[in-house]
Amino acid sequence: MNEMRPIAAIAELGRRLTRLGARPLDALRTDPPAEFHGRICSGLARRVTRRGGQVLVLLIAGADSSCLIQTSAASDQGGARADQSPGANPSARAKSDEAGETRVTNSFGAVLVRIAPGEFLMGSPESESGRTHHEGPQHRVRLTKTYYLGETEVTQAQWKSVMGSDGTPSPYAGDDLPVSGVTWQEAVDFCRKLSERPEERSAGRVYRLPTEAEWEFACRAGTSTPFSFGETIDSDQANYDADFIYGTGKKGLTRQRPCPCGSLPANAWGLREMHGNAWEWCSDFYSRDTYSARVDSANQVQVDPTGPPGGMAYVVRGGAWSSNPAEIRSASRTNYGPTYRQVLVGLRLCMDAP
Ligand SMILES: [Ca+2]
Repeated sequence: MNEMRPIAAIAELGRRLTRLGARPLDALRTDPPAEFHGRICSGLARRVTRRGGQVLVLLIAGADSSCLIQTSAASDQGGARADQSPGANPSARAKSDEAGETRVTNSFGAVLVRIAPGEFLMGSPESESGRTHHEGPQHRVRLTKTYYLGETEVTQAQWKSVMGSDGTPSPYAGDDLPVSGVTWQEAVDFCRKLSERPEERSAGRVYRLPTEAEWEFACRAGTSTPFSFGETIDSDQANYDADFIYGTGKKGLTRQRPCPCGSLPANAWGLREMHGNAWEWCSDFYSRDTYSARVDSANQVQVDPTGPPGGMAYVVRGGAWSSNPAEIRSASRTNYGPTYRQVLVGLRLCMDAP
């Protein structure tokens, strides 16, 4: 696994920003004008943008993919360099924890990652290789509520635990493999049954499928590149048909089957296998005109969009183990009817903040 390793230069940058009055992630991401530009390379992401004299910096470091976003109200003090190791800024971490647990482990051991409110550019630019028409036009989306998303896809063991004798229809058996071959309705039923468990009810945890916007926001994890890992992707980062190359990428290992959930590197926000392994059901009805309708009707920031009011199919996202790399891009989308049992499609839990 590619672990993120602290780099001393980023830590020093973090300390200097703190001395300038930097604020942690939550304060920043509830303030919509934030825009991030940059790229991820070698397991380290650092993103800096300037807006009206404000310097916004995203620092990501640490083997657990912990991340810290800080902003300085002062002007850039001139190329500070340095690294932020996990926990190296206790004040920022403490403020984040005040707003809710950053990771929640539920009654069957599934880990869900806290996703703070924020704003992003949804869809892909016309220049993006492999892009299809229904990924545009790009439009700004603002998510105003904190939610939690599964660190991984739902495993077969978790599915069996909740659905009981229904077993798993997955074509490849393995407790730690993603459940797949489940219909949209079964995925919704899984969320409902899990929410009804006494231990989940008492904890106030109500599960559902993510909206398409919630899924893409979390998949991008602050990036605007085709993949959360950058301009291309390889088989060390995702499970897909790596006989195909995206951009300047390279051929790699084509596994031809799902890999264990959580076995591949996390994106900047701690989520794994968003790209590839198994497609993931979303709650939205699908329309190829979803995005153009948003722009035509308002041409303004879309707040907590939930998709068309009706339709014949539902959105699935992220691609699967047999997908070519273009299909596992952050903006890639396809759809299936609610009763269709596609062996490549599973799900990832979403939960509103308790
Ligand atoms: Ca996936």
